[in-house]
Amino acid sequence: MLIPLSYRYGAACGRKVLLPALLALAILGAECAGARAAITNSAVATASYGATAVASAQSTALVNVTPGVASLSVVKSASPTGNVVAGQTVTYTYVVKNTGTLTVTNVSPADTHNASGPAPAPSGETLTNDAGQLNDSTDVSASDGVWSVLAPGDTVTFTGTYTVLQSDVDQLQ
Ligand SMILES: [Ca+2]
Ligand SMILES: [Ca+2]
Repeated sequence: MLIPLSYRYGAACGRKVLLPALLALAILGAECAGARAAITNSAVATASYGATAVASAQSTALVNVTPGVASLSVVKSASPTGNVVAGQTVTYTYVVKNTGTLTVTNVSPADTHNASGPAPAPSGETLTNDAGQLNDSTDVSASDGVWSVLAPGDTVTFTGTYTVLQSDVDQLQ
């Protein structure tokens, strides 16, 4: 299951939370490029005429920066996927990728299901693809269900488990 999520940042910076139907992924405190849309670079030229310093007027060049996009995708899978019985443990995997052009923070999948027990709590977060610049995605606390900083193109994978209950078998016929 692939759920593309996207926010485009304008001039205003702030906290945004995305809440899709099946999974909630939070982008909290995402960096915002919209407030600084251009690189301003100025130069002067200097020289000497004998003992006299000579300087040009300042000249400035502006380079516009493409507005950043903060977006994520998540792919969820289960193992096993069929013929489970009461007492059996299902392992879910959540592969979350930063598909935007901004670095996002506090990446966390939230899980819901229709079984009778509590939904899995994804944790065990591990960086599974470090694209582009290396070591630009970091995690402050291991296996707490939140990946701290995820750079563009990078992927973090979470896992969660659910033990099938007898009531699930009874109700989900
Ligand atoms: Ca990277
Ligand atoms: Ca963590």
